[in-house]
Amino acid sequence: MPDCIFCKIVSKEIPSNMVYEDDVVVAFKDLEPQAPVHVLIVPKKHIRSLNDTTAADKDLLSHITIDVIPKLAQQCDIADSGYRIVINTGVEGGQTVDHLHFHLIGGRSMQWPPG
Ligand code: IU
Repeated sequence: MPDCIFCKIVSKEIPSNMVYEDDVVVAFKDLEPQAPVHVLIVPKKHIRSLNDTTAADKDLLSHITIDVIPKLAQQCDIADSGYRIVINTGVEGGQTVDHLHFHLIGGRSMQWPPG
């Protein structure tokens, strides 16, 4: 998607602090971290939001949740202490970048309810 900033990060047209990459996913440190660990997990395929996923994305979504997130949590040393996964979706959900991404946030105690 030509005007998508995360597509440009995926293609390395725009630099990022990348901590993980495989065939279908990249993960990089959030530019405005909200916790000591704040990593964004981004499918290489442009999907606008969770609302735009289809049955064709089942393998991708399970790969992210089953393989990538636990591995990154271990890598960032927050697996045992705990962490939060956030998928902001749509305007009222707080989504500001229209390319599906998972926030992996940890390294401090989380509050509930979120703001
Ligand atoms: P959101 O869920 O769409 O609001 O999350 C977008 C995140 O992307 C947000 O935490 C930004 O700080 C982050 N981000 C980034 O890390 N690098 C960028 O170039 C841009 C946004 I634009």
